Amino acid sequence: MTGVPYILSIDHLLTDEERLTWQAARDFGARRIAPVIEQHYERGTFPRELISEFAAMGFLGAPLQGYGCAGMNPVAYGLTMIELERQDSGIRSFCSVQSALAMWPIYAYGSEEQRQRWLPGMARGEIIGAFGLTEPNSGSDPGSMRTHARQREAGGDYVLSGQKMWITNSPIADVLVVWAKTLDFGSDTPVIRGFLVERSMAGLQTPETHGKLSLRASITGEIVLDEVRVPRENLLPGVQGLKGPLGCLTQARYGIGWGAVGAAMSVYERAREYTLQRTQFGRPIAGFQLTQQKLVELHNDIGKGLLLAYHFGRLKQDGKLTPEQVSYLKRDNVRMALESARTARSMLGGNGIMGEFHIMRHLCNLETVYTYEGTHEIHTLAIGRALTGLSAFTG
Ligand code: TGC
Ligand code: FAD
Repeated sequence: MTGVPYILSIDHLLTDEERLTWQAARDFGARRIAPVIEQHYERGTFPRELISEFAAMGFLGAPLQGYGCAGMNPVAYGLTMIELERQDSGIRSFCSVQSALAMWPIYAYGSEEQRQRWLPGMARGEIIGAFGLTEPNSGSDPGSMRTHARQREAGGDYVLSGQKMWITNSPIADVLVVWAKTLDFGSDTPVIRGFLVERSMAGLQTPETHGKLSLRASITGEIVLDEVRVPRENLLPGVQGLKGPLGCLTQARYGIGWGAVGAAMSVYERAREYTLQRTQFGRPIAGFQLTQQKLVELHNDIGKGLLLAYHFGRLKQDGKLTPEQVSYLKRDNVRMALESARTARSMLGGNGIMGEFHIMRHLCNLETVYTYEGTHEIHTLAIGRALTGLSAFTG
Protein backbone atom coordinates (compact mmCIF):
# COMPACT_ATOMS: atom_id res chain seq x y z
CA MET A 1 0.00 0.00 0.00
CA THR A 2 2.78 2.38 -0.90
CA GLY A 3 2.50 4.93 -3.71
CA VAL A 4 -0.34 5.78 -6.08
CA PRO A 5 -3.27 5.17 -5.77
CA TYR A 6 -2.62 5.57 -2.02
CA ILE A 7 -0.81 8.38 -0.26
CA LEU A 8 -1.11 6.67 3.11
CA SER A 9 1.56 4.04 3.70
CA ILE A 10 1.39 1.39 6.38
CA ASP A 11 4.03 -0.97 5.03
CA HIS A 12 6.63 0.20 7.54
CA LEU A 13 4.25 -0.77 10.37
CA LEU A 14 4.20 -4.40 9.22
CA THR A 15 6.69 -7.19 9.79
CA ASP A 16 8.30 -8.89 6.79
CA GLU A 17 6.06 -11.90 7.38
CA GLU A 18 2.91 -9.74 7.46
CA ARG A 19 3.92 -8.02 4.22
CA LEU A 20 4.57 -11.36 2.53
CA THR A 21 1.24 -12.77 3.74
CA TRP A 22 -0.57 -9.69 2.42
CA GLN A 23 1.11 -9.89 -0.98
CA ALA A 24 0.51 -13.65 -1.27
CA ALA A 25 -3.19 -13.23 -0.45
CA ARG A 26 -3.50 -10.38 -2.96
CA ASP A 27 -1.81 -12.41 -5.70
CA PHE A 28 -4.01 -15.40 -4.93
CA GLY A 29 -7.16 -13.29 -5.11
CA ALA A 30 -6.18 -11.75 -8.44
CA ARG A 31 -5.10 -15.06 -9.94
CA ARG A 32 -7.73 -17.50 -8.66
CA ILE A 33 -10.83 -15.57 -7.50
CA ALA A 34 -11.04 -12.53 -9.79
CA PRO A 35 -11.44 -14.51 -13.04
CA VAL A 36 -14.43 -16.55 -11.80
CA ILE A 37 -16.25 -14.45 -9.23
CA GLU A 38 -18.58 -12.45 -11.46
CA GLN A 39 -19.88 -15.59 -13.15
CA HIS A 40 -20.50 -17.30 -9.80
CA TYR A 41 -22.26 -14.19 -8.51
CA GLU A 42 -24.57 -14.04 -11.52
CA ARG A 43 -25.41 -17.73 -11.24
CA GLY A 44 -25.77 -17.60 -7.46
CA THR A 45 -23.15 -20.29 -6.90
CA PHE A 46 -20.12 -20.57 -4.62
CA PRO A 47 -16.76 -21.63 -6.13
CA ARG A 48 -16.41 -24.86 -4.18
CA GLU A 49 -13.48 -25.85 -6.36
CA LEU A 50 -11.40 -23.20 -4.58
CA ILE A 51 -11.88 -24.59 -1.05
CA SER A 52 -8.76 -26.78 -1.18
CA GLU A 53 -6.80 -23.77 -2.44
CA PHE A 54 -8.05 -21.62 0.45
CA ALA A 55 -6.75 -24.39 2.71
CA ALA A 56 -3.37 -24.50 0.95
CA MET A 57 -3.08 -20.72 1.43
CA GLY A 58 -3.68 -21.17 5.17
CA PHE A 59 -6.96 -19.21 5.12
CA LEU A 60 -9.00 -21.85 7.00
CA GLY A 61 -8.53 -21.53 10.76
CA ALA A 62 -5.80 -19.00 9.94
CA PRO A 63 -5.45 -17.46 13.42
CA LEU A 64 -5.52 -20.77 15.32
CA GLN A 65 -2.34 -22.41 16.65
CA GLY A 66 -1.70 -26.11 15.97
CA TYR A 67 -4.09 -28.69 14.47
CA GLY A 68 -2.73 -27.93 11.00
CA CYS A 69 -3.70 -24.24 11.19
CA ALA A 70 -1.47 -21.40 9.98
CA GLY A 71 -1.26 -19.61 13.35
CA MET A 72 -1.32 -16.14 11.76
CA ASN A 73 -1.14 -13.16 14.09
CA PRO A 74 -4.25 -10.90 14.14
CA VAL A 75 -2.76 -8.34 11.74
CA ALA A 76 -1.66 -10.95 9.17
CA TYR A 77 -5.10 -12.57 9.46
CA GLY A 78 -6.76 -9.19 8.95
CA LEU A 79 -4.69 -8.52 5.85
CA THR A 80 -5.87 -11.81 4.31
CA MET A 81 -9.46 -10.77 5.07
CA ILE A 82 -8.85 -7.53 3.13
CA GLU A 83 -7.74 -9.46 0.09
CA LEU A 84 -10.58 -11.99 0.20
CA GLU A 85 -13.19 -9.28 0.51
CA ARG A 86 -11.46 -7.16 -2.14
CA GLN A 87 -12.66 -9.96 -4.43
CA ASP A 88 -16.07 -10.66 -2.88
CA SER A 89 -17.72 -10.51 0.55
CA GLY A 90 -19.13 -14.00 -0.02
CA ILE A 91 -15.65 -15.47 -0.33
CA ARG A 92 -14.52 -13.73 2.85
CA SER A 93 -17.74 -14.97 4.47
CA PHE A 94 -16.89 -18.57 3.67
CA CYS A 95 -13.48 -18.22 5.31
CA SER A 96 -14.87 -16.20 8.25
CA VAL A 97 -17.50 -18.81 9.04
CA GLN A 98 -15.10 -21.71 8.73
CA SER A 99 -12.36 -20.04 10.80
CA ALA A 100 -14.10 -17.87 13.36
CA LEU A 101 -17.57 -19.37 13.76
CA ALA A 102 -17.03 -23.10 13.28
CA MET A 103 -13.36 -23.86 14.05
CA TRP A 104 -12.90 -21.22 16.77
CA PRO A 105 -15.67 -22.53 19.09
CA ILE A 106 -14.26 -26.05 18.79
CA TYR A 107 -10.79 -24.66 19.53
CA ALA A 108 -11.89 -22.42 22.41
CA TYR A 109 -14.79 -24.36 23.98
CA GLY A 110 -14.22 -27.92 22.74
CA SER A 111 -12.59 -30.91 24.43
CA GLU A 112 -9.17 -32.07 23.25
CA GLU A 113 -10.89 -35.06 21.57
CA GLN A 114 -13.21 -32.71 19.67
CA ARG A 115 -10.28 -30.54 18.56
CA GLN A 116 -8.31 -33.55 17.34
CA ARG A 117 -11.32 -34.98 15.57
CA TRP A 118 -12.47 -31.89 13.68
CA LEU A 119 -9.86 -29.17 13.36
CA PRO A 120 -7.20 -30.76 11.11
CA GLY A 121 -9.81 -31.78 8.51
CA MET A 122 -11.43 -28.35 8.69
CA ALA A 123 -8.04 -26.65 8.17
CA ARG A 124 -7.55 -28.85 5.09
CA GLY A 125 -10.97 -27.83 3.79
CA GLU A 126 -12.17 -31.44 3.80
CA ILE A 127 -14.75 -30.76 6.52
CA ILE A 128 -17.00 -27.71 6.11
CA GLY A 129 -18.51 -25.99 9.15
CA ALA A 130 -21.50 -23.73 9.81
CA PHE A 131 -22.74 -21.67 12.77
CA GLY A 132 -26.40 -21.74 13.73
CA LEU A 133 -27.53 -18.93 16.00
CA THR A 134 -30.18 -16.87 14.15
CA GLU A 135 -33.78 -18.12 14.07
CA PRO A 136 -36.94 -16.93 12.32
CA ASN A 137 -38.01 -15.07 15.48
CA SER A 138 -34.57 -14.37 17.00
CA GLY A 139 -32.12 -12.27 15.02
CA SER A 140 -30.68 -9.29 16.86
CA ASP A 141 -31.92 -10.79 20.12
CA PRO A 142 -30.43 -14.30 20.10
CA GLY A 143 -31.18 -14.74 23.79
CA SER A 144 -34.82 -15.26 22.76
CA MET A 145 -33.99 -18.40 20.75
CA ARG A 146 -36.48 -21.29 20.77
CA THR A 147 -34.25 -24.12 19.60
CA HIS A 148 -33.87 -26.44 22.55
CA ALA A 149 -31.99 -29.50 23.69
CA ARG A 150 -33.17 -31.93 26.31
CA GLN A 151 -31.26 -34.69 28.08
CA ARG A 152 -33.57 -37.50 29.09
CA GLU A 153 -31.21 -39.46 31.35
CA ALA A 154 -28.12 -38.62 33.36
CA GLY A 155 -25.03 -38.57 31.12
CA GLY A 156 -27.18 -39.49 28.10
CA ASP A 157 -27.67 -38.07 24.62
CA TYR A 158 -29.37 -34.74 23.95
CA VAL A 159 -32.39 -34.38 21.69
CA LEU A 160 -32.44 -31.14 19.65
CA SER A 161 -35.46 -29.51 18.01
CA GLY A 162 -35.88 -26.13 16.41
CA GLN A 163 -35.12 -24.04 13.35
CA LYS A 164 -32.22 -21.78 12.42
CA MET A 165 -32.30 -19.51 9.39
CA TRP A 166 -29.88 -17.38 7.37
CA ILE A 167 -27.07 -19.84 8.00
CA THR A 168 -24.01 -19.44 5.78
CA ASN A 169 -22.87 -22.77 4.34
CA SER A 170 -25.52 -24.86 6.13
CA PRO A 171 -26.51 -26.77 2.94
CA ILE A 172 -22.92 -27.94 2.39
CA ALA A 173 -21.73 -28.21 5.98
CA ASP A 174 -20.47 -31.49 7.44
CA VAL A 175 -20.55 -30.17 11.01
CA LEU A 176 -22.87 -27.44 12.31
CA VAL A 177 -22.24 -25.58 15.55
CA VAL A 178 -25.81 -25.20 16.85
CA TRP A 179 -26.72 -23.08 19.87
CA ALA A 180 -29.72 -24.29 21.85
CA LYS A 181 -31.46 -23.69 25.16
CA THR A 182 -30.43 -26.82 26.99
CA LEU A 183 -32.01 -28.70 29.85
CA ASP A 184 -29.66 -31.17 31.47
CA PHE A 185 -31.28 -34.20 33.07
CA GLY A 186 -32.72 -33.24 36.45
CA SER A 187 -32.42 -29.49 35.82
CA ASP A 188 -35.35 -27.13 35.31
CA THR A 189 -33.27 -24.10 34.23
CA PRO A 190 -32.43 -24.00 30.52
CA VAL A 191 -29.05 -22.60 29.61
CA ILE A 192 -27.64 -21.83 26.13
CA ARG A 193 -25.07 -24.43 25.05
CA GLY A 194 -23.33 -25.33 21.80
CA PHE A 195 -23.58 -28.68 19.99
CA LEU A 196 -21.65 -30.20 17.10
CA VAL A 197 -24.44 -31.51 14.90
CA GLU A 198 -23.20 -33.87 12.20
CA ARG A 199 -24.54 -34.15 8.68
CA SER A 200 -25.31 -37.86 9.14
CA MET A 201 -27.60 -37.35 12.15
CA ALA A 202 -31.22 -38.37 11.63
CA GLY A 203 -33.77 -35.54 11.76
CA LEU A 204 -31.40 -32.87 10.36
CA GLN A 205 -32.30 -30.92 7.22
CA THR A 206 -30.55 -27.89 5.71
CA PRO A 207 -32.62 -26.48 2.83
CA GLU A 208 -30.96 -23.77 0.75
CA THR A 209 -32.32 -20.21 0.75
CA HIS A 210 -32.98 -18.97 -2.79
CA GLY A 211 -33.74 -15.52 -4.16
CA LYS A 212 -30.94 -13.51 -2.52
CA LEU A 213 -29.98 -10.33 -4.39
CA SER A 214 -26.91 -9.88 -2.17
CA LEU A 215 -24.03 -12.20 -1.25
CA ARG A 216 -24.98 -14.37 -4.20
CA ALA A 217 -21.61 -16.13 -4.35
CA SER A 218 -22.22 -17.55 -0.88
CA ILE A 219 -24.44 -20.47 0.06
CA THR A 220 -27.11 -19.68 2.66
CA GLY A 221 -29.67 -22.02 4.18
CA GLU A 222 -31.69 -23.13 7.17
CA ILE A 223 -31.01 -25.71 9.83
CA VAL A 224 -34.13 -27.70 10.68
CA LEU A 225 -33.79 -30.00 13.69
CA ASP A 226 -36.54 -32.53 14.27
CA GLU A 227 -35.71 -34.50 17.40
CA VAL A 228 -32.06 -34.87 16.40
CA ARG A 229 -30.25 -37.17 18.82
CA VAL A 230 -26.82 -35.74 19.57
CA PRO A 231 -24.38 -37.72 21.74
CA ARG A 232 -23.02 -36.07 24.86
CA GLU A 233 -19.53 -36.14 23.33
CA ASN A 234 -20.79 -33.56 20.78
CA LEU A 235 -21.69 -30.99 23.42
CA LEU A 236 -19.09 -28.19 23.63
CA PRO A 237 -18.07 -28.53 27.27
CA GLY A 238 -16.20 -25.25 27.74
CA VAL A 239 -18.96 -22.62 27.76
CA GLN A 240 -22.50 -21.93 28.92
CA GLY A 241 -24.76 -18.94 28.26
CA LEU A 242 -25.04 -16.30 25.56
CA LYS A 243 -21.38 -15.43 25.98
CA GLY A 244 -20.62 -18.68 24.09
CA PRO A 245 -21.98 -17.60 20.69
CA LEU A 246 -21.16 -13.92 21.34
CA GLY A 247 -17.53 -14.87 21.93
CA CYS A 248 -17.45 -16.49 18.47
CA LEU A 249 -19.04 -13.38 16.95
CA THR A 250 -16.31 -11.22 18.45
CA GLN A 251 -13.75 -13.25 16.46
CA ALA A 252 -15.73 -13.07 13.21
CA ARG A 253 -16.62 -9.37 13.54
CA TYR A 254 -12.93 -8.57 13.94
CA GLY A 255 -12.21 -10.17 10.55
CA ILE A 256 -15.13 -8.35 8.92
CA GLY A 257 -13.79 -5.03 10.19
CA TRP A 258 -10.66 -5.67 8.12
CA GLY A 259 -12.43 -7.30 5.19
CA ALA A 260 -14.69 -4.30 4.59
CA VAL A 261 -11.57 -2.21 3.91
CA GLY A 262 -10.78 -4.58 1.03
CA ALA A 263 -14.19 -4.04 -0.55
CA ALA A 264 -13.71 -0.27 -0.21
CA MET A 265 -10.25 -0.47 -1.79
CA SER A 266 -11.66 -2.38 -4.73
CA VAL A 267 -14.42 0.14 -5.47
CA TYR A 268 -12.08 3.13 -5.00
CA GLU A 269 -9.43 1.70 -7.31
CA ARG A 270 -12.00 0.90 -9.98
CA ALA A 271 -13.60 4.36 -9.75
CA ARG A 272 -10.19 6.02 -10.02
CA GLU A 273 -9.18 3.98 -13.04
CA TYR A 274 -12.51 4.56 -14.78
CA THR A 275 -12.65 8.30 -14.20
CA LEU A 276 -9.11 8.73 -15.51
CA GLN A 277 -10.14 7.05 -18.76
CA ARG A 278 -13.67 8.32 -19.27
CA THR A 279 -13.90 11.62 -21.13
CA GLN A 280 -16.84 14.07 -20.99
CA PHE A 281 -16.91 17.74 -21.93
CA GLY A 282 -13.56 17.18 -23.61
CA ARG A 283 -11.54 15.99 -20.61
CA PRO A 284 -11.16 13.01 -18.28
CA ILE A 285 -13.91 13.14 -15.67
CA ALA A 286 -11.19 12.63 -13.00
CA GLY A 287 -10.15 16.18 -13.88
CA PHE A 288 -13.39 17.67 -12.59
CA GLN A 289 -13.30 19.04 -9.05
CA LEU A 290 -16.44 17.18 -7.97
CA THR A 291 -14.95 13.86 -9.09
CA GLN A 292 -11.68 14.59 -7.33
CA GLN A 293 -13.55 15.37 -4.15
CA LYS A 294 -15.22 11.96 -4.31
CA LEU A 295 -11.89 10.23 -4.94
CA VAL A 296 -10.28 12.06 -2.04
CA GLU A 297 -13.11 11.12 0.33
CA LEU A 298 -12.90 7.47 -0.73
CA HIS A 299 -9.13 7.42 -0.36
CA ASN A 300 -9.09 9.15 3.02
CA ASP A 301 -11.87 7.02 4.49
CA ILE A 302 -10.03 3.87 3.47
CA GLY A 303 -6.88 5.14 5.16
CA LYS A 304 -8.72 5.81 8.42
CA GLY A 305 -10.44 2.40 8.27
CA LEU A 306 -7.16 0.64 7.68
CA LEU A 307 -5.43 2.43 10.54
CA LEU A 308 -8.32 1.61 12.87
CA ALA A 309 -8.12 -2.06 11.92
CA TYR A 310 -4.35 -2.05 12.33
CA HIS A 311 -4.54 -0.38 15.75
CA PHE A 312 -7.15 -2.85 17.01
CA GLY A 313 -5.15 -5.70 15.46
CA ARG A 314 -2.11 -4.84 17.56
CA LEU A 315 -4.37 -4.58 20.65
CA LYS A 316 -5.72 -8.04 19.85
CA GLN A 317 -2.19 -9.34 19.51
CA ASP A 318 -1.54 -8.07 23.05
CA GLY A 319 -4.76 -9.69 24.31
CA LYS A 320 -6.31 -6.29 25.06
CA LEU A 321 -9.06 -5.93 22.46
CA THR A 322 -12.56 -5.57 23.99
CA PRO A 323 -15.90 -6.59 22.38
CA GLU A 324 -16.92 -2.90 22.29
CA GLN A 325 -13.80 -2.08 20.28
CA VAL A 326 -14.73 -4.88 17.88
CA SER A 327 -18.20 -3.33 17.55
CA TYR A 328 -16.51 -0.01 16.75
CA LEU A 329 -14.37 -1.64 14.06
CA LYS A 330 -17.16 -3.67 12.42
CA ARG A 331 -19.68 -0.84 12.51
CA ASP A 332 -17.48 1.94 11.24
CA ASN A 333 -15.61 0.09 8.53
CA VAL A 334 -18.68 -1.60 7.08
CA ARG A 335 -20.54 1.73 7.00
CA MET A 336 -17.52 3.30 5.33
CA ALA A 337 -17.30 0.52 2.73
CA LEU A 338 -21.02 0.67 1.95
CA GLU A 339 -20.97 4.45 1.53
CA SER A 340 -17.80 4.16 -0.56
CA ALA A 341 -19.46 1.63 -2.84
CA ARG A 342 -22.44 3.94 -3.36
CA THR A 343 -20.18 6.87 -4.16
CA ALA A 344 -17.95 4.81 -6.48
CA ARG A 345 -21.02 3.42 -8.26
CA SER A 346 -22.21 6.95 -9.05
CA MET A 347 -18.81 7.82 -10.53
CA LEU A 348 -19.22 5.24 -13.28
CA GLY A 349 -22.58 6.59 -14.39
CA GLY A 350 -24.62 3.94 -16.19
CA ASN A 351 -21.68 1.54 -16.29
CA GLY A 352 -21.73 1.55 -12.52
CA ILE A 353 -24.68 -0.82 -12.48
CA MET A 354 -23.01 -3.37 -14.76
CA GLY A 355 -21.55 -6.60 -13.44
CA GLU A 356 -18.37 -6.32 -15.47
CA PHE A 357 -17.37 -3.21 -13.48
CA HIS A 358 -17.81 -5.11 -10.17
CA ILE A 359 -18.85 -2.14 -8.01
CA MET A 360 -22.57 -2.98 -7.93
CA ARG A 361 -21.69 -6.49 -6.73
CA HIS A 362 -19.71 -5.07 -3.81
CA LEU A 363 -22.51 -2.60 -3.08
CA CYS A 364 -25.15 -5.36 -2.96
CA ASN A 365 -22.88 -7.59 -0.85
CA LEU A 366 -22.18 -4.85 1.65
CA GLU A 367 -25.91 -4.51 2.37
CA THR A 368 -25.68 -7.99 3.90
CA VAL A 369 -22.43 -7.25 5.69
CA TYR A 370 -24.11 -4.19 7.22
CA THR A 371 -26.78 -6.51 8.67
CA TYR A 372 -25.09 -9.76 9.63
CA GLU A 373 -22.76 -10.33 12.57
CA GLY A 374 -24.76 -7.71 14.46
CA THR A 375 -26.59 -5.00 12.53
CA HIS A 376 -25.23 -1.47 12.30
CA GLU A 377 -27.86 -0.42 14.86
CA ILE A 378 -26.98 -3.20 17.32
CA HIS A 379 -23.32 -2.15 17.24
CA THR A 380 -24.38 1.46 17.73
CA LEU A 381 -26.20 0.42 20.89
CA ALA A 382 -23.29 -1.76 22.07
CA ILE A 383 -20.95 1.23 21.77
CA GLY A 384 -23.58 3.55 23.28
CA ARG A 385 -23.84 1.22 26.27
CA ALA A 386 -20.06 1.27 26.67
CA LEU A 387 -19.98 5.08 26.52
CA THR A 388 -22.87 5.74 28.89
CA GLY A 389 -23.25 2.65 31.03
CA LEU A 390 -26.93 2.63 30.00
CA SER A 391 -28.43 -0.17 27.89
CA ALA A 392 -30.81 1.01 25.16
CA PHE A 393 -31.48 -2.48 23.75
CA THR A 394 -34.86 -2.80 25.43
CA GLY A 395 -37.51 -0.43 26.70
P1 TGC B 1 -25.53 -9.25 27.28
O1 TGC B 1 -26.19 -9.22 28.62
O2 TGC B 1 -24.91 -8.02 26.75
O3 TGC B 1 -24.39 -10.38 27.30
C1 TGC B 1 -24.66 -11.74 27.68
C2 TGC B 1 -23.32 -12.37 28.05
O4 TGC B 1 -22.46 -12.35 26.88
C3 TGC B 1 -21.28 -11.55 27.15
N1 TGC B 1 -21.00 -10.78 25.92
C4 TGC B 1 -20.01 -11.06 25.10
N2 TGC B 1 -19.03 -11.97 25.15
C5 TGC B 1 -18.16 -12.00 24.13
N3 TGC B 1 -18.24 -11.17 23.06
C6 TGC B 1 -19.21 -10.25 22.98
N4 TGC B 1 -19.30 -9.43 21.92
C7 TGC B 1 -20.15 -10.15 24.02
N5 TGC B 1 -21.23 -9.36 24.24
C8 TGC B 1 -21.74 -9.75 25.42
C9 TGC B 1 -21.65 -10.67 28.32
O5 TGC B 1 -20.50 -10.29 29.05
C10 TGC B 1 -22.55 -11.58 29.12
O6 TGC B 1 -21.74 -12.51 29.78
P2 TGC B 1 -22.17 -13.07 31.25
O7 TGC B 1 -20.98 -13.88 31.69
O8 TGC B 1 -22.43 -11.87 32.09
O9 TGC B 1 -23.39 -13.89 31.03
O10 TGC B 1 -26.58 -9.85 26.26
P3 TGC B 1 -27.84 -9.19 25.60
O11 TGC B 1 -28.92 -10.22 25.61
O12 TGC B 1 -28.10 -7.84 26.20
O13 TGC B 1 -27.40 -9.02 24.05
C11 TGC B 1 -26.48 -8.10 23.69
C12 TGC B 1 -26.48 -7.96 22.15
C13 TGC B 1 -27.78 -7.39 21.63
C14 TGC B 1 -25.34 -7.01 21.83
C15 TGC B 1 -26.22 -9.33 21.49
O14 TGC B 1 -27.29 -10.16 21.67
C16 TGC B 1 -25.88 -9.23 20.04
O15 TGC B 1 -24.73 -9.05 19.68
N6 TGC B 1 -26.88 -9.37 19.10
C17 TGC B 1 -26.61 -9.45 17.67
C18 TGC B 1 -26.75 -10.87 17.20
C19 TGC B 1 -25.76 -11.21 16.12
O16 TGC B 1 -24.75 -10.57 15.92
N7 TGC B 1 -26.02 -12.29 15.42
C20 TGC B 1 -25.09 -12.75 14.42
C21 TGC B 1 -25.43 -14.15 13.98
S1 TGC B 1 -24.08 -14.98 13.20
C22 TGC B 1 -23.88 -14.20 11.74
O17 TGC B 1 -24.45 -13.21 11.42
C23 TGC B 1 -22.89 -14.83 10.86
S2 TGC B 1 -22.71 -14.12 9.32
C24 TGC B 1 -21.62 -15.22 8.72
C25 TGC B 1 -20.85 -14.80 7.57
O18 TGC B 1 -19.81 -14.08 7.72
O19 TGC B 1 -21.25 -15.24 6.45
P1 FAD C 1 -33.90 -8.12 13.14
O1 FAD C 1 -33.17 -8.47 14.37
O2 FAD C 1 -35.34 -8.43 13.03
O3 FAD C 1 -33.67 -6.58 12.86
C1 FAD C 1 -34.44 -5.84 11.91
C2 FAD C 1 -34.10 -4.35 12.08
O4 FAD C 1 -34.44 -3.95 13.41
C3 FAD C 1 -32.59 -4.06 11.94
O5 FAD C 1 -32.40 -2.82 11.31
C4 FAD C 1 -32.12 -3.99 13.38
O6 FAD C 1 -30.94 -3.21 13.54
C5 FAD C 1 -33.33 -3.34 14.04
N1 FAD C 1 -33.34 -3.62 15.48
C6 FAD C 1 -33.50 -4.79 16.13
N2 FAD C 1 -33.42 -4.63 17.45
C7 FAD C 1 -33.21 -3.31 17.66
C8 FAD C 1 -33.03 -2.50 18.82
N3 FAD C 1 -33.01 -3.01 20.05
N4 FAD C 1 -32.85 -1.18 18.65
C9 FAD C 1 -32.81 -0.63 17.40
N5 FAD C 1 -32.98 -1.33 16.27
C10 FAD C 1 -33.17 -2.66 16.41
N6 FAD C 1 -26.83 -15.95 11.33
C11 FAD C 1 -26.22 -17.04 11.87
O7 FAD C 1 -26.52 -17.43 13.00
N7 FAD C 1 -25.28 -17.73 11.16
C12 FAD C 1 -24.91 -17.39 9.90
O8 FAD C 1 -24.04 -18.04 9.31
C13 FAD C 1 -25.55 -16.27 9.30
N8 FAD C 1 -25.27 -15.93 8.01
C14 FAD C 1 -26.02 -14.96 7.38
C15 FAD C 1 -25.88 -14.76 6.01
C16 FAD C 1 -26.69 -13.81 5.36
C17 FAD C 1 -26.59 -13.66 3.88
C18 FAD C 1 -27.58 -13.00 6.11
C19 FAD C 1 -28.43 -11.96 5.45
C20 FAD C 1 -27.70 -13.19 7.46
C21 FAD C 1 -26.94 -14.18 8.12
N9 FAD C 1 -27.14 -14.46 9.48
C22 FAD C 1 -26.52 -15.55 10.06
C23 FAD C 1 -28.19 -13.77 10.22
C24 FAD C 1 -27.84 -12.36 10.67
O9 FAD C 1 -26.93 -12.37 11.72
C25 FAD C 1 -29.14 -11.65 11.06
O10 FAD C 1 -29.83 -11.36 9.85
C26 FAD C 1 -28.89 -10.38 11.87
O11 FAD C 1 -28.36 -10.69 13.14
C27 FAD C 1 -30.17 -9.54 12.04
O12 FAD C 1 -31.23 -10.31 12.46
P2 FAD C 1 -32.66 -10.24 11.68
O13 FAD C 1 -32.38 -10.43 10.23
O14 FAD C 1 -33.57 -11.19 12.33
O15 FAD C 1 -33.12 -8.76 11.86
